[in-house]
Amino acid sequence: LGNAQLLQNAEAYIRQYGSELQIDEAATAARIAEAAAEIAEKGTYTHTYEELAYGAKLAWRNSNRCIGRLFWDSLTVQDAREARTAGEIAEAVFHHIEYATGGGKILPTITVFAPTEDADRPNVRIWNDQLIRYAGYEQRDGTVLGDPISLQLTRKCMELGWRGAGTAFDVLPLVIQVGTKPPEWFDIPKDIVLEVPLTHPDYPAFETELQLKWYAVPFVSNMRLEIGGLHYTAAPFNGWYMGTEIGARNLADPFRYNKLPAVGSLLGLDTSSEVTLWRDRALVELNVAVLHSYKTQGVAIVDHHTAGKQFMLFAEKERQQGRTPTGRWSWLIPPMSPATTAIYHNRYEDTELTPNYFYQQSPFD
Ligand code: HEM
Ligand code: NRG
Repeated sequence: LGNAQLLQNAEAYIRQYGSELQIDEAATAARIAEAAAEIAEKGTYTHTYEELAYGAKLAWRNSNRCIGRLFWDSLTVQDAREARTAGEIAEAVFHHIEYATGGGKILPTITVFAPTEDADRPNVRIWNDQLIRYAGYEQRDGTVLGDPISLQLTRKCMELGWRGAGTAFDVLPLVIQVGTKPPEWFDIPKDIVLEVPLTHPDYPAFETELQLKWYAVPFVSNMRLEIGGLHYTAAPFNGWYMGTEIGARNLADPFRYNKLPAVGSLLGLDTSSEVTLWRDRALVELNVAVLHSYKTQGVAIVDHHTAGKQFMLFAEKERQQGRTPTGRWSWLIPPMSPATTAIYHNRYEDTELTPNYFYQQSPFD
């Protein structure tokens, strides 16, 4: 895309920024002229910290698949645009992990690295899809040890020389690529990775027999943040978990940890026939265990009923501001008991606005 297109996108964003933050017309016009001059001279422009921070918040507000958007205006934005080497980038990422984890009092946070004008020629890429993820190893009998979602990245890490301990919960290293240089990997210091062993309030054997755990914080690190025509290809962000992400998907999906049969048998359910609804009963108890464990261990988490109410409040507040709340219904409804939430009984326009977080091509494969 040429300079004209970039300027058009820059101008549209600077106008939205100015109008939402009630900046006077003259200052906005001057800022557009300044961006235009920078684009004419260098083919790109530079966001002020305030433009960057508000853009990251708007991108969250515009994330149609996210149920957690009530808190969009409270995002903490760490500016790491000056980080150049893989080592400097890893340092900023470690700081993000520690700060945002908050010892369990999770703070929604994003760290933004250097942008590019051409999304296909990134300056910085983080290979991990989340900063903290468990490795997945294909075993001789064809089954997977650990998280099958990580099979590809785990293979790449091993090609780069990394070796895991060989448990079902090995935290993968951080893999960072700068420009066209080869990627570098960094072990994430153990003391900044908060994890939650799963216990069940009514079944002590749940903890001892199943020995399940999950990490405290989901840090999404593979999406491209687009603001005013600039592409931030490395901009890891986090909030806290909704319980069902772990209990109804990560640990339950047949192609992930596939734990419903083990939970069912622990509970002594009759798994010989579908009509006993043993899967549903196992699912509920697994999700009870997730919420109970995070709560009792002081790690922030939200249940899907509360999250559904918070989303309805977000949509209402958007309408009060004269905006139409956008959303993708199929993602907003939770993966268990969806019709018990009000979201299920409403419709949302799935319009993609910018700023936003977009999928981008995987840097490997
Ligand atoms: C998706 C909850 C914070 C951006 C989701 C999903 C849930 C969720 C349940 C669906 C995930 C899935 O089905 O895999 C929450 C909660 C938050 C939070 C409870 C607590 C504060 C954030 C923040 C951002 C964000 C801070 C960005 C700044 C997104 C995006 C998606 C998403 C871009 C779509 C991800 C994809 O397509 O894979 N969120 N979220 N969320 N959220 Fe949030
Ligand atoms: N389902 C994924 C995480 C996706 C994003 N979810 C959030 N985002 N809660 C999983 O690991 O289960 N967030 O920024 O809080």
